Amino acid sequence: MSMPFLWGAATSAHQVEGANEANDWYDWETAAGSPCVEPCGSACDHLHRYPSDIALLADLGLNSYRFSIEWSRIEPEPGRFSRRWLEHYRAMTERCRRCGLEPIVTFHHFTNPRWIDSWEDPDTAKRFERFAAVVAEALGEQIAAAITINEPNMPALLGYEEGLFPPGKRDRGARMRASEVFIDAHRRATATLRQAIPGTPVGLALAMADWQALPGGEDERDEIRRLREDIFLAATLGDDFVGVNTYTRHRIGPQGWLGNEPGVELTAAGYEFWPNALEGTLRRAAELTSGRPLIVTESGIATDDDQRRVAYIDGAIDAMRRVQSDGIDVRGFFYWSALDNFEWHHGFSQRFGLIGVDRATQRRTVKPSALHLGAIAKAAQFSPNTLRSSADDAEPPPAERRAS
Ligand code: IFM
Repeated sequence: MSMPFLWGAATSAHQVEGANEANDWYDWETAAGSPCVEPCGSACDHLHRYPSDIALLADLGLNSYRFSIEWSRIEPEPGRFSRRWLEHYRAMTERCRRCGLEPIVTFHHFTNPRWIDSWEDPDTAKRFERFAAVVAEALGEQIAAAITINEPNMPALLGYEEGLFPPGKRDRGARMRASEVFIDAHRRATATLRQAIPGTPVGLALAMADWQALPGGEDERDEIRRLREDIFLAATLGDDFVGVNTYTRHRIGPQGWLGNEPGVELTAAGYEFWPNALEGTLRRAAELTSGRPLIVTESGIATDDDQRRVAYIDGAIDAMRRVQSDGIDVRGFFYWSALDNFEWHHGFSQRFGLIGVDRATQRRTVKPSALHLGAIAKAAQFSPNTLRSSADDAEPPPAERRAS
C-alpha cells in the first residue's frame, strides 16, 4: 500500500462533533470550578454536518482528512460496543473516499469514556487496545493511515501535572506513570492494528515545539524535552511513521522557560507566531527516530486575521520543504484545523479554522487561507513521495488492501 504526499486538514471528535456527553471532558467542562471557560455543547455539529464539511475540504483541492474516533461513543460501557457508532465512523471514512480524500484516523484524541478510571492504571492500555481492535475490524481497509494516540504527552502533562485537563492532578509522579501507560497503549494498539489491517501505516502524533536554549539553558532545555518528547519518540521505534504536531518555539534559560520574546508577534493562543518551529521539530524527530518517515499531523495558528494564517501556512510549508530538501522523509502536511472549533479549556474564542463556523447558525465560511492551502495542494499533487506500511516490506508482499 502506498499513497501520495498527504495534503490535508485535521479535527478531533470532541472539538467538532457536538453532543459528546459520555466522556471525561464533558464532566470536566461542566463541573463546578472547572478551568474551562465554556462547555463544548453542540460544537460545530460535525456529527451531522460531516458530509458537507468533507465535501468542502475536497473542493479546496486537499487529498486527505484527519479526524478522530470518539471512544466513549463506541464503548459507552466496558466491553459493550455500539454497532451504530461504528457504522457512523465507517460512513465518515467512506464519505472521505467518495470525495477523493484519504481518511487518516486517530483512535485517541484526549477524551476517554467516563468509565475509564485513569491513565495511571496499566489496565487502561489493555482497554484501549481492545477498543482499537474493534474499530479496526469495523473500519478495516477504509483507513488510509492510523494514528493510535494524538499527543499523549499533552494529557499526561496537562491532566496529571498541571491540573488543566482531566483528571486535574498536580503531581509529577502521576504524569510519569500516565506517560508510561500511554506508551504501553501505543505499543499494544500498534501491534493489534498491524494484525487487523496489515496494509495500513500506523504511527503516533506527538506535540513538539522548537525548544531553544539560551546560553546556560542547555541542561534545563534537554530535561524539559526529555520528559515531553524524547521518551515518546523512543516509543515509536518500528512504527511506520511519526506524526509531528508543531505550533511554536520556546526559549529556555538556566531557570527554565523565559516566556515570549518581547517584540515577537503573538498568536491569539498567546504564544509566539513562529511557523519556522516546524523546521527544528522535523529535524529533531528525524534525528531521534533514525530517519523514520514523518507526517506533519498538525500545524496551524489561532487568529482572527486570516492573512496571518496565510503567512503561517507559507512559513510552515517553507520550513517543511527546507528539511525535505535536506533528504528528511516527510510524507504529509495537515493544517490544524479544518474548522474553527472547541479549543479545550480555552473554549471557542481561539479560531484555528480554515473554515469559519458561525456557532449560532452553524453556517460555514471558507476563508481565503483555505483556498490558499488548497492551491498549494493542487500545485503539488504530482509529488513523488509515498507513504508505505511495514507490511509493504514483508516477504511475500501482501496484496494491496484498496484501490486508489
Ligand atoms: O486543538 C489542539 C488539538 O486538539 C491538539 N493539538 C493542538 C491543537 C491546538 O492547540
